[in-house]
Amino acid sequence: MTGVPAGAPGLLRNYVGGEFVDTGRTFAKLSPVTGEKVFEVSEADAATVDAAVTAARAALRGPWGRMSEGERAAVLRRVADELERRFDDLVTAEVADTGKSISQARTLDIPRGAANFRAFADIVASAPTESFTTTTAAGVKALNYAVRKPVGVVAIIVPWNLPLLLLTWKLAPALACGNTVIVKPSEETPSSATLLAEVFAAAGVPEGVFNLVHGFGPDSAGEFLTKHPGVDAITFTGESATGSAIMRAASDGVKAVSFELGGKNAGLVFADADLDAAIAGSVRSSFTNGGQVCLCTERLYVQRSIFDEFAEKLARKASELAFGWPADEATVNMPLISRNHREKVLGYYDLARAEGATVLAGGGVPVFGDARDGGAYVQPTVLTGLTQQARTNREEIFGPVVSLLPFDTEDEAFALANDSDYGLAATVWTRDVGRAHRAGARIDAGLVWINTWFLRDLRTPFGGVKASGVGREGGVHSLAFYSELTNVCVELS
Ligand code: NAD
Ligand code: 6OD
Repeated sequence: MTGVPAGAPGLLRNYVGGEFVDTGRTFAKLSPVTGEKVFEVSEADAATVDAAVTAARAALRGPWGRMSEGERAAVLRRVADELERRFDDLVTAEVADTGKSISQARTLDIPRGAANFRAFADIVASAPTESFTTTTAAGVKALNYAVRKPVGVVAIIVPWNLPLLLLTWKLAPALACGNTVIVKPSEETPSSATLLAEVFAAAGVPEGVFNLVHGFGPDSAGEFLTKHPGVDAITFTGESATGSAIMRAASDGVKAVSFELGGKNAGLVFADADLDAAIAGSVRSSFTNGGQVCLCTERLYVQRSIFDEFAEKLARKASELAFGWPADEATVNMPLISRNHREKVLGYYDLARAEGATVLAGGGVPVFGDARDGGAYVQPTVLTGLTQQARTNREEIFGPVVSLLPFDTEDEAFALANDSDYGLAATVWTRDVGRAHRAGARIDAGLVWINTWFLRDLRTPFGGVKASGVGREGGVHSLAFYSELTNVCVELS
């Protein structure tokens, strides 16, 4: 039981205009669990990206572009059905690429893929349209109404942490609005996106509507795509620094961008909270998916009167989280995505010590005595004793690590949470209803959770402030990004 699928396909290919395409140049995808090669992946060159853009442009003029919103919604539901039919294959692919536990892939990653298609089918089919009747000063009457149209060819560039979930969260609304797409998954997670090409073909989606290019960022498929003049809009999830690079590339064609970027999310635990719920919730919010969720809590501010008890209990829970093979149902911890990423995270473990941290749990690499020692595992880590200004408390680490700091007053807690270059999400643990609402009003973040974490309704706005993003997606906010509105003004008199 290694989590690596038996009989995995040898070569993952690009998908352009309804055909799988091998460019002849490949890169290796390594298992984060063992370090062994899992797949060869065909890297798209500039010509392949160009062919994908051409296919996407042509498909806009084909049957896809002429469908009504209701007809497109029906196609999206067929995609969801087909995705559910390929459920086990997608679970296997996601586990092979990321090393995440099979139970998480089964309960979160893959079901959410199907849910994204169903939700945006409903959202687009029921989207309100605007209309106004107008009377000018001269008494002329007119009817104004807005017609929703696709933006055109949309590039979707996504990271490796929740590959299918984050891809479909953008893909479903982009298609619901009638766009055609070129998807670039992370070089670390090429598999589920490749299976998605088969899903689209089986669901009868016209060729050229969904195109897929594999590769890296700079001087590879990512950059070729963002600089391509035939791309009308770019939707991106990933690091803030990559967002800056993409924004520069997008400025040339004045392309629309939507960015979901990094975070350094705060958790606030007040003394009036249900302590057991706050501890269990903070374990989830800091260590889910190996801490590799943009919404994970890396800074945890705890009211001083309960600080020691909370820290001791959280550290105990963190060190009890089960390491196992991905295929074991009980496994919680997963490896980091790669040895490279592990070097970065271990660098922060060292930095934290150098900055004066006390390591209450973890702080190193687990030893298994089996093939997992070739993988990219680290221990879930709980730190105390760092200052607010420590780099460990300011820079995104994106691993299973949380730093605890004490506070005294509500004002101080909100100020500490806001003292960050990032502003994606915050989680507040309190029984005081007034405080809960004040937190929502005063914390500078795109999302504020009260007594919960990562509870997501797909109709709600999602995105970050400051370096955590540009724009909002979710519900009608996705429709706003993935469509253009033409106002039609008809004189009535
Ligand atoms: P990354 O920015 O390194 O890569 C993301 C994607 O961009 C990959 O497909 C990559 O190949 C591509 N890319 C890289 N450089 C590029 C360039 N110059 N031009 C075009 N494409 C380029 O991010 P990652 O390491 O894959 O993911 C982790 C990061 O993603 C973390 O910072 C995390 O916070 C962030 N993230 C944010 C959200 C959110 O919703 N805000 C969600 C998930 C992850
Ligand atoms: O739940 C979502 O829709 C979403 N975009 C989650 C992002 C998680 C980041 O790692």
